[in-house]
Amino acid sequence: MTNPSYTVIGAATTRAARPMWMLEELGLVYDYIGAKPHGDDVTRHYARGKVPVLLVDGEPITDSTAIIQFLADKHGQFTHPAGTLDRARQDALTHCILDEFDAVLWTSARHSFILPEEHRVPAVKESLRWEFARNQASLVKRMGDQPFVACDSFTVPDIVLTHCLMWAKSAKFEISEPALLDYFTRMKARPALQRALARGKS
Ligand SMILES: N[C@@H](CCC(=O)N[C@@H](CS)C(=O)NCC(=O)O)C(=O)O
Repeated sequence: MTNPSYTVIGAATTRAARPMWMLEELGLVYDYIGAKPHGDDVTRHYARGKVPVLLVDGEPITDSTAIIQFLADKHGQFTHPAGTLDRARQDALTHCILDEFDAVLWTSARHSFILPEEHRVPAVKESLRWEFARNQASLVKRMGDQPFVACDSFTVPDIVLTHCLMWAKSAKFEISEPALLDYFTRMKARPALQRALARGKS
């Protein structure tokens, strides 16, 4: 059976890096359109204008985590099978990272440059930095000695977490937990991530 055609829409400097990384891990061929949010290349597939969008044989799927979980399920790698306890635990980690890392960084971004100026509350950023440090401590405790976030192998939430750590670096949110810094160094060295980032610059 042949694979579907895949097109990632969204600049690799955004959450579009997540599906690009997953496609590279899976060794799949894909097209890449480095569009900015709300550009015509995006809104013709998703009126809300957010990126990334993945076209699967021309059909759009939105939201980076849904996209990478779809790819993992479809190609049977980097995920536990649906309906297993291991999958429920993996999904719990994915949602925890979305709540405690992605949402914190996204709130900071919204109050820095996304929301209309009159709706920004810059003071919230100090509170978010405190939350970010607290959430790292709790995640590190939950991970224990595991080399990956959800289990002893690389799965979907590793992409979400590592991407959030890259985002934290560029937003100047400190990665304060040594174990997380060590994890970050190992994840960044993955050749598939390096290929995705290089593709984004091409
Ligand atoms: N939950 C979505 C969030 C997508 C999102 O907000 N993307 C940002 C770029 S990283 C965007 O398009 N922002 C434009 C906007 O919020 O209008 C995902 O994970 O893909």
